[in-house]
Amino acid sequence: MKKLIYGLILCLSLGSAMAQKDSVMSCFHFDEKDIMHMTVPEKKAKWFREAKFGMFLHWGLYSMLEGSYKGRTLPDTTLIHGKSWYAEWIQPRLEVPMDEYKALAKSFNPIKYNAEAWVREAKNAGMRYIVLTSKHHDGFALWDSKVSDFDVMNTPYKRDVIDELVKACKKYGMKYGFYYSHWQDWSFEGGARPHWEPMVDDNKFEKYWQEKSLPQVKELIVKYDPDLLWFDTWNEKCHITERRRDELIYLIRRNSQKCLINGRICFTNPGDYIDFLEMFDNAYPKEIINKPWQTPATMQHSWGYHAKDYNWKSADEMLRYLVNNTSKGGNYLLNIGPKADGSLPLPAVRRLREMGAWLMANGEAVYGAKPLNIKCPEGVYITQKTIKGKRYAYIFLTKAIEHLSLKLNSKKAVVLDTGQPIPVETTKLIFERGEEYEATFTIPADLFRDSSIQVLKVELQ
Ligand code: JFZ
Repeated sequence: MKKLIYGLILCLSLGSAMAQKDSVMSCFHFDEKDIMHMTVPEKKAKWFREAKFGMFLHWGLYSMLEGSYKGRTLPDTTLIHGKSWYAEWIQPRLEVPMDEYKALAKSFNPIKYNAEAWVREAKNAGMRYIVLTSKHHDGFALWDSKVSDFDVMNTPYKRDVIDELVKACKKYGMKYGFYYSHWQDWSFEGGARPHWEPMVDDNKFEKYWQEKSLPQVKELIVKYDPDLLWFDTWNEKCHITERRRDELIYLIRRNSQKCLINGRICFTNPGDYIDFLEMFDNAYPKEIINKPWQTPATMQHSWGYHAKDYNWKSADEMLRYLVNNTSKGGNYLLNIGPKADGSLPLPAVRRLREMGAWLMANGEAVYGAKPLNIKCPEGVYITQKTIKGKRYAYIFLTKAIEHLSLKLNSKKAVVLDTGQPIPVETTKLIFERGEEYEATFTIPADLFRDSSIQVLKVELQ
């Protein structure tokens, strides 16, 4: 329920857009041409709508601690802020002294890091874009940053991790973007502190904003030309005012024609100039949303690598989230927490490959497919597509069902994976207000011998 209300707030604040334009103009003196470019034009943003499935990567110094520190493991309820699985939050939650945490950089040496291997894994999984944490709340930059010494060049590894990933993405035709913690920065004076601490003085925050946050974002855009930037805020008590939000957006628009911006740039007030909405973590809407959107999601509880987080979701469960989102017009950004040595955890890789195998056979029903606004029973999802002038519906069955009736007009249905014909009968219902069709599919029980999701490809009349 809470999630729903937040979703609503999000949509409402998008609506108040026009009112904000004036204040933005007076702040930055945009001219007409600038305003026209305040969101990425539809044509350049189309890839995101069609992509459906992306890889999120949380990787940084925290990966070295693997969710544990000095005999304690997250979540640890004996510490006042220890109650969280999020391994990337280990520094404040398990009370690691900042100096000690920063010193981890002296031994960060991911000798197994192979950017091309990561990209190939994403590609085989059926993912169409990658989002890597360029700097998380701890403030550590994974690229060669001229703005801050707290970066990968001051580690024994001394290699620009992001540059290598970008090159690999370009080689394999993978879209790429970066998570950048623009608000929280625990290692830089003036950067926002964990939300349970008092807010830092706004003048100090402004200094951080001008001296680190904005310059690093600019660096990321100018150096690596990302397809999207992923910002992160989540509560009201936040230094990201409308002015700062728009200042950051303007900086990005001035330097890139294509870079998409997510709604969490200012969660409670994203305004009119963002390109897509970001749901709550692991939140899957039940209604169609027209603005482009995605759900960031975990395979376990934690985002960063946590060696003792055994809460793995199954590939089937994750595919259900993917098809739910596809049927509601959104994307699924699924996270991996690579190990500190640069390798990907095996349980994650196995799940990626299982999902990739399913998508190899059923991707037609997912990529570029649009929502179809008809009522479906629990566990059934639907999308649509036009191929060579013919309209098709794709029905995702996530559990056994003998007879399925939907408000469709169809004479022909097959199992997408195998081509097996599925009996369908359409009846015409006549009402005062007009006529309606109802198609009833008879689904063989043995279709569910393997538990994965079955897709029916349905020709529409
Ligand atoms: C944030 C980060 O703090 C976290 O480490 C991770 O990067 C995740 C993707 O984003 O966590 C959040 C952000 C927002 C909410 C919850 C966790 N929220 O709005 O409920």
